[in-house]
Amino acid sequence: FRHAALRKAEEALVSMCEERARMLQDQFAVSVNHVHALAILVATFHYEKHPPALDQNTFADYTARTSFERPLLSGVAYAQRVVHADREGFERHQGWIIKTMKHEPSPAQDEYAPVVYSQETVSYIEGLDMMSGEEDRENILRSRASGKAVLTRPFRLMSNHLGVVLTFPVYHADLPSDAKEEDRVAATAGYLGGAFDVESLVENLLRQLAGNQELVVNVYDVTNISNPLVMYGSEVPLGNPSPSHICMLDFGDPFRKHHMVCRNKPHV
Ligand code: WA2
Repeated sequence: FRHAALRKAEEALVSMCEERARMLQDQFAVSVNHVHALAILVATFHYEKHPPALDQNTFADYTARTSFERPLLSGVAYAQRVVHADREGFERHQGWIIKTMKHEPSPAQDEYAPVVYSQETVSYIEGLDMMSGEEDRENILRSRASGKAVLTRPFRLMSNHLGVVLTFPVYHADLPSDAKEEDRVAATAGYLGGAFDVESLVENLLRQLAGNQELVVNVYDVTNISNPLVMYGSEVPLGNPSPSHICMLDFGDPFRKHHMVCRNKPHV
């Protein structure tokens, strides 16, 4: 009897964990797909129309009205690539100067990625050079070299919540899918991305599910398996080896590996 009860508890843990992993992965995937569509929207209406048929008001309105398509993103924005030689002209045209993510006037750099369009929910990144933040900068460089969606490691976003940033490159020309890295970099127009506010939006998602009270859920970035990084949930105290179940997660960036660890909440 004891064995049967244990096995049943174990099966319940496995099925609840799999349900949560599937749900998180699905909501992640639909959000990524919609950001992909926004990158195409910018390419089509900002770069393929002369003069551009997109401005901040249109971008803010469209992204607000379609935010239901991106359930795990706190906001999206478009950062334009500006090389140093074009900085002065860019700033004069915009009527503001490029600032760092610490809100200081940007020192001279080879190139910049100031935010020119933003969803109102992340309006605080407007005018900031997204290359001035280590995680955002790595994402920008990796996305434009590969032409694919990329994710940062988990870090404290400017909202002060733990999350990850998603970045898609936008190119001036239609590049063949086998384009060389240097041709991709040369053709880069900017970066369309958004912040996955994992801390608050995943909390919301899990709260809606039955059995939430009995379960402790953690999500880790295990790209470097010997140094797992917490992406969601609190650190599990050591010396408390209650049974756990691990589900692999695929968030669409083959460079990153993630998994979910579920445990039963200890009874007190
Ligand atoms: N967006 C919102 N909050 C953030 C953040 C970010 N990056 N980085 C830190 N906190 C416009 O990759 C281009 C968005 C970056 C895209």
